[in-house]
Amino acid sequence: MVLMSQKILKKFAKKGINLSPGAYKKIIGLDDPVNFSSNLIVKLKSDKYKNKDLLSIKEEIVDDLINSTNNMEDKADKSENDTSLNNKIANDSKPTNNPEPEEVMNVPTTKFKRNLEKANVKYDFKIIQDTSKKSYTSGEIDNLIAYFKSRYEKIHKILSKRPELKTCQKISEIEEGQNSLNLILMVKDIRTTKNGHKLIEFEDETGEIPILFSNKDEEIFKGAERLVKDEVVGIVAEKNGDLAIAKSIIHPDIHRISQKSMDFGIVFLSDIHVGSLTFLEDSFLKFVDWINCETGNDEQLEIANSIKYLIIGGDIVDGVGIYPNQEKELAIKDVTQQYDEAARLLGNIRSDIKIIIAPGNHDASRVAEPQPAVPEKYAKSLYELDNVEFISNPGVVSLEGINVLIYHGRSFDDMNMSIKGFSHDKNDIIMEELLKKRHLAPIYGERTPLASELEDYLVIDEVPDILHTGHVHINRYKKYNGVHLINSGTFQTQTEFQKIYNIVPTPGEVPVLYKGKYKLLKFN
Ligand code: D5M
Ligand code: FE
Ligand code: ZN
Repeated sequence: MVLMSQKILKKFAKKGINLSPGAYKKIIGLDDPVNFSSNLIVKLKSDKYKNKDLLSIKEEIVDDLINSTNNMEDKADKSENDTSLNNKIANDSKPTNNPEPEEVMNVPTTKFKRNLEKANVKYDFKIIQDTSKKSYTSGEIDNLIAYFKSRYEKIHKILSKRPELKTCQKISEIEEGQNSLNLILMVKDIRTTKNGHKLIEFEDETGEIPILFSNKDEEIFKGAERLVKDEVVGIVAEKNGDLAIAKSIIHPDIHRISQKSMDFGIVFLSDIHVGSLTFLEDSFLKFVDWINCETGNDEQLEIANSIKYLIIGGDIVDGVGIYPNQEKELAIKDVTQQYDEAARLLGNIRSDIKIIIAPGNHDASRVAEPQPAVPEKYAKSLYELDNVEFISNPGVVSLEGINVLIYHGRSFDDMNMSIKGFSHDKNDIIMEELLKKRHLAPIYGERTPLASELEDYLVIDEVPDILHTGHVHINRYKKYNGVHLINSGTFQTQTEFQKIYNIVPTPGEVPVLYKGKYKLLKFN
């Protein structure tokens, strides 16, 4: 009982809510006080209550929820939020009363095996960058200007430290008759001339300038083929009359980083797609048995035993309404129930492994990047797990001093379209290119919806120790200047969409960093 009351009080305290003694007594006297508390917290956070109401929750509010839950059970037409609340209470306390047989099938029947107790492990875990709270956009044109200005200035700051660009000018400062140009520019437009050269229109905040990248200069031409719209680069050029001819391209790039020692393991997952008919539950259960140290050879068990963190880089669930006719490919058609199922699966993982979850384009977050963390409103059962942390996409965490930049990878679709020779298959090369460009989604306004924030959070300000991506469902690994580039693959077999695009996934393959070394474990 003491443990139970502590658990309940902590639940409320974590969300900045205080209970009055009357409200507390009422809750603790209920049949299932923990579940009721979760429902109450969701209700308080998403309903009519203001912050000042949360300072001391009165008995009447508790009564309100009990009454409204009872009333709701009788009502046929329910709002989205009330439905999930009602379902949860109906499913947990009165499973036989659920009026929708189809939904009953999808409701998990087993509770978490392991994730019941708090682990007695010390973590040095920090969230370094989370845009969930900071992210703001009104969608106005002023924002778009501020957004591009922020991008330009952030990358300008990195580039201006480069010796080749120490003397850089603004476009408006170029004097007549000046021969050598040294500029930091944003790509505005890329064209191929009738002779096959690249003519690129650049801009800064003072003006615009076209620069020619000749196909007679193999190196510069190859460099131009890798430039994409809206990226910021340094350009050294020669000017003869009106025509500027590029001599070199300077990317902001990253310096080589030193290797930090690592005596623990990290597992990288993404694109689990729980709820899809093509989700490989059997493979996932094998993975869970391994991470729980229940299966594997000596080396595999040693690795499992070392695991302290598990990162999920988006597409935890398949979601609902993500693409036309998706419902035909869904085993669970309600997003809350998909997260319930994800919580059931993840809840079976040892509680001494910290699980970090960022959203992807299939999750119930806003689609524009940066995406705020998966909201509690839909993923309440995941939020109930003690060992789960939520973060935005992109987001940066520090795990025992190892910095991990997590990005789902939606921009890979645009990079593949824009750069010759790039494909989903070669996503390690794309990750390297993004680090060189110091931006996670350089191309604006194509397939990757970007929110025009006042600050561009997709600029890679700090060089991470690990870049973790997903989205393409193809596992890849590369080390670039000391940074581990990891794409974590998937737990979904090839979808109809992927068949059309000839994308061959690598399901059930799980990358691990163990003592600083990359390992790939297969559960298929
Ligand atoms: O993405 C699953 C796979 O499908 C991944 O390999 C990328 C590819 N994909 C998804 N959307 C697009 C678009 N719009 N163009 C090209 N390729 C795409 P998932 O996010 O899991 O649906
Ligand atoms: Fe995916
Ligand atoms: Zn995705």
